Amino acid sequence: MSLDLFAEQDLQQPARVERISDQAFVLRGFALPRIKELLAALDTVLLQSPLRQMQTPGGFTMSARLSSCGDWGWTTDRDGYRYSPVDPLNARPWPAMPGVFLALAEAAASAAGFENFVPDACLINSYAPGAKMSLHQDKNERSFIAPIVSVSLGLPAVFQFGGFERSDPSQRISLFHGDIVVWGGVDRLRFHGVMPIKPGHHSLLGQQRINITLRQAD
Ligand code: MD3
Ligand code: FE
Repeated sequence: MSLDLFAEQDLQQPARVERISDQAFVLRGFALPRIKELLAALDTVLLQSPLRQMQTPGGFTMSARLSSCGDWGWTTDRDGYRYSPVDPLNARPWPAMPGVFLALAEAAASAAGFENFVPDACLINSYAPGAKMSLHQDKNERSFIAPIVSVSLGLPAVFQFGGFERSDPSQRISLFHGDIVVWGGVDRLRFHGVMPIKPGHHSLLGQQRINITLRQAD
């Protein structure tokens, strides 16, 4: 009973906003009020386009498993990185972007000062313990005017927030279930990555971290 009340209270806390750079923000707990809807929608998406490991052009296998939804999905194979309107696994269009993804992305972007964000692509990354994402820039999108919104779910992660050259020093920032990161404008092309996920168990997602990133690809 007291545990339930405590959880209920948590959902009603306003999100805490942490500014990590000029136009980059962590909105702590921002996704929590709609987390049940979000996870249900995610399940529906992943039934249609399952998570899969992908190859990089250099011949490595990514440690995170990926999928997408929306008009455009991101894929990589030996031929290169690109956005595609079709899931290469089943030769069908990617699943539709759920309304709750759009609503959360618009609200989070707006809370960070980016009005009228309408993403047309959503990448879904699933990390088992030990999986990571090396430092990279997100630059496959046609334009860098729109921000990117990312939602962290399940096990915590330490992300690296770097500079504009791979060798620039990076800040390390912990991200927890329900946190949203928004970055755009002058910070849009910063290098970033995810340190290897530590083993653990999350009550809703088990031994995994899922990150969804909402973008305007086209
Ligand atoms: C923005 N995903 O899918 S998102 C990706 O947690 C990707 O799965 C990561 O990078 C993930 O392309 C990170 C959150 C994030 C972290 C660091 C950043 C966004 C950032 C640094 C600079 C700008
Ligand atoms: Fe990225």
